[in-house]
Amino acid sequence: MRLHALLGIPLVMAAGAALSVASTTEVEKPVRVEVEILDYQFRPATLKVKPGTVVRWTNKEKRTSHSIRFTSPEAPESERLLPGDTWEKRFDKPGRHAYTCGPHPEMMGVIDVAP
Ligand SMILES: [Cu+2]
Repeated sequence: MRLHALLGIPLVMAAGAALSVASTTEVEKPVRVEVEILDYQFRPATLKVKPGTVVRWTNKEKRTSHSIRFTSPEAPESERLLPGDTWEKRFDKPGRHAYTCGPHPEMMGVIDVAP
């Protein structure tokens, strides 16, 4: 009896581990998509993503700082990104989200959110 009980423990633990692995794979993690900022350009300039995607901008310049400024009033401008800095924004609403860079309005990008 005692041996049986002892043997039962690892089995339960193994079952629990298998369950937790299965549940982690089922949880919908936000997809992250990268946009690089280099040579005064957003790369890629146009990005198509599904709702719920997190977009991360990384400033890859050597000395120039940039920002991400959306043209829609409900999305404010990011803080200024120094070289190496990153900034993230999650997109839940489908639509075309156009943006520029605060100090360099000639830089243009679009996040196209569609299911
Ligand atoms: Cu800029």
